[in-house]
Amino acid sequence: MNGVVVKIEGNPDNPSGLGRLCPRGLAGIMTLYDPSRLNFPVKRTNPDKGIGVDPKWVRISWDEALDTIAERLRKIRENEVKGLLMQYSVVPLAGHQVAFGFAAAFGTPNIWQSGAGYHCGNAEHLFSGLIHASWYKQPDYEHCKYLMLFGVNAGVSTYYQLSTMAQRSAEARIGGMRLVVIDPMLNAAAEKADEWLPIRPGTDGALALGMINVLLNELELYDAEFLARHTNGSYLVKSDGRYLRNASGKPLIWDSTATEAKAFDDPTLMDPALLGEYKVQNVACRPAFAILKEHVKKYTPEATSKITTLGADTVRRIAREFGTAACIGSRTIMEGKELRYRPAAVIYMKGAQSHRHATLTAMAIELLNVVTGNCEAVGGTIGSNPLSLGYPGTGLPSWSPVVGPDGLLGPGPWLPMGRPYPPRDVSTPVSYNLSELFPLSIGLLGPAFTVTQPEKFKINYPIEMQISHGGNPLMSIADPQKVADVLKKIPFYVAFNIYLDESTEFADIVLPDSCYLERLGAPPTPMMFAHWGSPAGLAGGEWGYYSMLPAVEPLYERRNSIQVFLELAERVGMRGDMYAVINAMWLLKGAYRLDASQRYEWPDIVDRIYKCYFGPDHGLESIMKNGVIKWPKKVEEVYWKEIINGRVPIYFEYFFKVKDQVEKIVKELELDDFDLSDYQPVPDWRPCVSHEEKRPGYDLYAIYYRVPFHTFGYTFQNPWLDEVGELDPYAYYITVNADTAFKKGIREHDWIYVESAETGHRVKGRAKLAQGIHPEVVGIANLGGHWSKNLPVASRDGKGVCFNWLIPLELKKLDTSSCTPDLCVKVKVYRG
Ligand SMILES: Nc1nc2c(c(=O)[nH]1)N[C@H]1C(S)=C(S)[C@@H](COP(=O)(O)OP(=O)(O)OC[C@H]3O[C@@H](n4cnc5c(=O)[nH]c(N)nc54)[C@H](O)[C@@H]3O)O[C@H]1N2
Ligand SMILES: Nc1nc2c(c(=O)[nH]1)N[C@H]1C(S)=C(S)[C@@H](COP(=O)(O)OP(=O)(O)OC[C@H]3O[C@@H](n4cnc5c(=O)[nH]c(N)nc54)[C@H](O)[C@@H]3O)O[C@H]1N2
Ligand SMILES: [Mo]
Repeated sequence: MNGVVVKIEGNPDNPSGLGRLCPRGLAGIMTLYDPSRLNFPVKRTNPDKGIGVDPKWVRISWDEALDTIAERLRKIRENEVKGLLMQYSVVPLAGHQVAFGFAAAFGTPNIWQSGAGYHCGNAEHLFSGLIHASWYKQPDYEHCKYLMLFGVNAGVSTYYQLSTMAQRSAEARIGGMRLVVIDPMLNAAAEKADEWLPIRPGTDGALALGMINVLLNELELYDAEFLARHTNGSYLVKSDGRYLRNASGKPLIWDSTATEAKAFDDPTLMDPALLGEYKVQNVACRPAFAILKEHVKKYTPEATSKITTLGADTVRRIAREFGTAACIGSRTIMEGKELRYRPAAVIYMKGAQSHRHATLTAMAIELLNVVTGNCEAVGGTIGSNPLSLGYPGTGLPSWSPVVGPDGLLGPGPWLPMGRPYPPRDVSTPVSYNLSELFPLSIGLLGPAFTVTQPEKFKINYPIEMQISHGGNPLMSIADPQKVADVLKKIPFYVAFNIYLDESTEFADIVLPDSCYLERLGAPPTPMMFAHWGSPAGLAGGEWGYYSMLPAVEPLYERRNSIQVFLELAERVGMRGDMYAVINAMWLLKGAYRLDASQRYEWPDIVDRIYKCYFGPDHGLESIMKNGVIKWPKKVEEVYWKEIINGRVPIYFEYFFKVKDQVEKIVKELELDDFDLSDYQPVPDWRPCVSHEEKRPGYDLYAIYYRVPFHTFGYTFQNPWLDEVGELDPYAYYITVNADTAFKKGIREHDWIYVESAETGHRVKGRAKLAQGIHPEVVGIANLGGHWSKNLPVASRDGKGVCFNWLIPLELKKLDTSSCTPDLCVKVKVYRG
């Protein structure tokens, strides 16, 4: 109204969101007009840096800021381009692509995502990539009848595409979908579930293995047809664990009808064997599936019960329910196409996977999907849009899964970020993010470990400058004291932010970014569109391409960071490189490609992207008017296994090779705290550091969880969301099981300390007693406990707890194959 935002509403015409907004969307207005926002560029005048040390900010002009930054960037570019470290957050999503692009154009491999990636789902994303050719997956809600959630509040309060999925999951529940939630705490999803299974933290892998054992060995309930034709379950494996290959190097399969071994892609292959033992080329071998089946036998429900604290009878029952609900063998017809019908799905994320042996845990849970054949089946577990045939008029944007070496599936659209298959090359580290040591990892955390000790990793050049685009790494990664050492070591630190938060206190210059309501954002790249732009699943529904459009002009001297990056590219003299990266990221074609001999403003670039994908009539002007461009989603774009032939692994044979390569480098670097044990072809459960902590007093596990009305830490500053937090009985408290609390003499709302067995730090908060939490667990919401006085709402007393003081920043706390931190820790809890 008169250029002032008074209300935010969703666009009912957009298939993403369906017009619904979550609390954070509704409260965005309070971020736009927050009087504590940063409105002008500032520079520090106090050279001393540290937690709580006042930088003594003074206001400077944009010209001074950009001159200083550009000059430094020019020097780094002349000298050693890798001296630039780019850090970004997933919060200002529509800008981080350009931050990422700027780093690529500059030529530095050193990018860092703050706590993102590292905490989110590195192992989940790895297996989503390997099994579903996707970034993540969703249940096929419209057809699913049995959904298991392991440590994720999907469709209810968090995870991805909530505003769309909440409606779909609610309708599925009304339609009779059974919801089983595995979580130490009765959180949002468990609250809506038919059954809540309070598991001991870090033991989900054992539960999944127990279920697989029941399915494969007790019930013999598995999808043999799917395993034989769509997985490598039929590939013959020798006693050394490697595939048996023919003279041309192709893995072999035993054909039971022909009674001989044939190459996996031999068109005469009739009847691939999944079981049995064979002698081929005089070598004894077994199908990979037979090895898995045998391997999981040790995970009896009784044995796993001791690990998970869930009863053996429960494990047997849910395995049977899940396996039966999958309707193995059934087919259905949709739009004239006959498709696999498997209305049972398993989704897992942060809670389940973020532990010491994340790779093996994610592998075990994911195999529940594979053995029941529900991958990309009607009613099953569906990847986030791995296939797009494009807008009807242009066939763009389009992408597809690929078939990699040995006939195995590889993801298409997110290859640029780090393919899981075939894995990246391993070498002595060149980059601070250690991508060379984590060839399977998607999100990298290297800088938190390498900036203070590059010599340990044989990195032989220093970081000269960090640019951060949002993110509060000081708080969002692990032990803030250790992260402070990292930030302090960076000679020149420029932050784009909308607040002066705890991390920006270490910056030399802070630039006032526009927030999402003041910005023409980046249209989704094909990769982003696949994963976040359009809701996963929804065969017969619609694709909807949309981007972030400004509701108002930026207030004060705030500027759209995207435009600032383009301006910096000009000043540094790297326009051509920047445009080449934009052309590549958005897959621009023909006349719409940017030409380095011209200068384009950001709105021109957005206009070209739209016109390239949707034709000359659908440029920026049209999108400003209509908000979204829609077209039908084809059945084969969702259930694509019928048209793309890549097999998914159930036996991760190539991990042997990866292990050998990484081991060589680890030895060379003498990294004795780098665990290689997860590089194995079949899953196992192994304990977390916390399971082995036996010192008296440290008798509880601390975990964190999300509430639907906060995003990590940054929304704690939003007054409306803070009000919701105050009304919520748990969000700003430390939840303790009521019986456990009673034994410790802790009463409702007592001030208590939670002291970490691993960092020695302790956090303080008020106790909330509840029955809905495992007796061995204390639960802390999101990322509160801010201390920056520039966040006056968030930094008041009693605004939650900064959980990460409890988690050490150490390699031994990492799953070193997927680069996932172990987020459970043993703690001592006592009254304060
Ligand atoms: N204890 C605990 N730790 C966590 C999590 C948790 O829930 N609890 N979550 C983990 C996960 S999964 C993730 S992904 C990470 C996230 O970790 P971070 O990405 O570090 O997220 P936040 O700590 O919320 O910091 C967001 C930052 O972005 C800034 N910001 C917001 N909007 C804009 C904008 O438009 N432009 C710019 N330039 N900046 C903006 C905010 O001011 C803030 O500094 O944290 C991880 N760590
Ligand atoms: N509202 C909201 N939505 C978000 C975000 C947000 O900050 N706020 N962040 C986005 C991002 S970046 C991410 S990564 C996703 C994360 O999405 P989710 O993975 O759904 O994240 P959480 O809601 O933290 O769910 C983790 C659950 O795991 C449980 N848990 C903890 N430890 C264990 C364990 O060992 N085993 C099991 N089984 N459960 C455990 C916790 O109690 C919690 O309920 O959400 C995205 N969506
Ligand atoms: Mo995340």
